Amino acid sequence: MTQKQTYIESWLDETHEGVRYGLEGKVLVEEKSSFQKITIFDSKRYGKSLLLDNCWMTAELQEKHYHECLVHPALCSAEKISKVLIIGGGDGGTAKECLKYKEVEEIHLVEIDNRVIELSKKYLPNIGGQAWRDSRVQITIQDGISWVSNAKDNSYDIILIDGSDPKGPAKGLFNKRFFQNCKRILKRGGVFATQSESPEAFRKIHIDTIKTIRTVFDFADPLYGSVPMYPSGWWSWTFAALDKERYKQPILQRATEINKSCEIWNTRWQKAAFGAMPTFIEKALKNEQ
Ligand code: SPD
Repeated sequence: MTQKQTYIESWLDETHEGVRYGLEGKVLVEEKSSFQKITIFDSKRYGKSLLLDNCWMTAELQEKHYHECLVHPALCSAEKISKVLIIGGGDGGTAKECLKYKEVEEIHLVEIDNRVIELSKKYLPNIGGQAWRDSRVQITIQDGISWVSNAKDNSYDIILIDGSDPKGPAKGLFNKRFFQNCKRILKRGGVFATQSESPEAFRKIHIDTIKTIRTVFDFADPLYGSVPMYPSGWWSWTFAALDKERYKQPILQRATEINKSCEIWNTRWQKAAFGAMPTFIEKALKNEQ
């Protein structure tokens, strides 16, 4: 996987395997933190946006495409949702969606890079919104992998992995040991979810991620949607549970309430999105190609 940043006039591109994914606008901040390069870009089309190591992470007018899909299939279906763990998620968008649920009592947001949080609060305050003010959100600056390996058994109702692509600080968020620890700390009746890359631009990573999660959890399935600013625009999130495919069975009362504030997610959309596995992925998961 190779990524480099290219400036063409006022365009900023994420480049991946011979394709450019670019937006027009201007760079507001570019700095090196202890972990990665962080860029804040003001794009004409999607508003202010965040890049980590030259890869698009989120933007004011795109964040719902990603955060709603990661959060609501999990929180609408878990038996209880009082205790939530978010690994990564330093822009606050995932926590903001979780806070829509009154039953959520505690959110542990574990982000490795304090600068991602500081710059998101300053330049993208609406993405995190209430997350930066609500006392239910406890932020810890720590490596999520060590947090998960040190957490007690059965301690979370929901675990959401909102990291970047599997390189640099996020590499370990895609390995089996990490998923095993997530399973260990997830309560029965709970739901685990992670972003699982693009079936087109990151095909191998996408397939390997689902396969690995399926070796750990008894029930795991990808859901397909679109995040237009990401490579290929075609994206996936993978959900897992211990007792049944509960992530495919939203609790209607919760879903009806939550849907009022959503732009993308609803139960009809979710059913189609879980069903939208392309043939080549289906075959690859059965080792037929
Ligand atoms: N290639 C981009 C993958 C980014 C996934 N995480 C985005 C963070 C949004 N909260």
